[in-house]
Amino acid sequence: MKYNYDIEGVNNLRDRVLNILLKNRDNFISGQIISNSLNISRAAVWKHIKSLQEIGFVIESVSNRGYRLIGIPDIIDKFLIESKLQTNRFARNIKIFESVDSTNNQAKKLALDNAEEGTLVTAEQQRAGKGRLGREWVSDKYKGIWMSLILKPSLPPEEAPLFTAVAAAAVVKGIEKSTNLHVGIKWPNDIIVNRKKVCGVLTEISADPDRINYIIVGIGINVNHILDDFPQEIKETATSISIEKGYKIARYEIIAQVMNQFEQLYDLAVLKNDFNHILDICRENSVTLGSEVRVCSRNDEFIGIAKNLRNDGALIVIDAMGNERVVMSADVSVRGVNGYV
Ligand code: BTX
Repeated sequence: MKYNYDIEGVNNLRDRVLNILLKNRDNFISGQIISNSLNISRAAVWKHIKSLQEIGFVIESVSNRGYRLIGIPDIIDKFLIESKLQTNRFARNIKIFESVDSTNNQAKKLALDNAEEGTLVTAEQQRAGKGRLGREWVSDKYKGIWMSLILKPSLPPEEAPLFTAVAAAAVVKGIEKSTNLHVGIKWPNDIIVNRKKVCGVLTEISADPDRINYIIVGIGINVNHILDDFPQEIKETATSISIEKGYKIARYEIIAQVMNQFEQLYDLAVLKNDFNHILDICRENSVTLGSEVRVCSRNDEFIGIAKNLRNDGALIVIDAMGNERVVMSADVSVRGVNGYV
């Protein structure tokens, strides 16, 4: 058998051992081969295997055969994410926290401190996860993906709201790729499955009159919650990927796939100024278009039929008088008239 121990791009020794095990997953690989390929002693190999087992990797060890990786823990680990990344910039710099107030707040601090575009902040738990308009985002420990991406597009501020559409399209495609679950977009920032919210996107922008300084795209995905994990207030309206699929899902893989999709769509938007493909993904996967919606803004409220997304990302709604009304995402929430969606 030909063993695969390509170690390109992997630095830390523990991670290099893990990399070899991952690439030979479900097969035994001898301690000698690992020690030769990394130029370390067999005792050192054993030490790294033990440290991987301590953080939850299930590694079988059989004398005369070697080691075999049979289980990966559901931890948010930089190296596990990297093992599935196909990006050049996005999530290549990752900050992982056990517990933070809000990953958007942490990302903002890093952006002000000149963090490079594509820097990703994730946390196992948010103590003060934020939704839009001061609402709370429930972010239980180890259950979901709570992450924020720093973007610095050289574009005028008018274009900034479109990045919520880029994020929504990337989440739809990323979830589909990693889990085979088809999810829809409730304009502008909710990701829905079976009429329930599985993910929310919070885009925060810092801009001067003529240019964007940075955009923080916060993405919260409910992954391994069971129904009882949700507080009473959202039990009827929230769901998780594992509730929908019926089994647990590795969060690192979803993070990587969302980042892979995000970078592709972002480059299309920023380098080629092509938002059409992104808006088409949003239209095709929309649960809002064609439905009756209630539009509530600070000084207006009306019911109408959502007709289309305009090229700047705004929603076009036909009101009861048959007039076309343009709804901007910034100060409007759209609620279904019958039921949540
Ligand atoms: P939103 O204002 O559209 O949705 C917030 C509403 O959604 C809440 O008022 C509540 O009714 C409901 N809700 C709260 N938590 C959950 C949940 N876990 N699942 C389903 N429904 C819920 C949506 O705002 C934008 C959310 C962005 C969250 C990310 S997480 C990473 C980043 N950091 C941060 O603080 N926020 C973003």
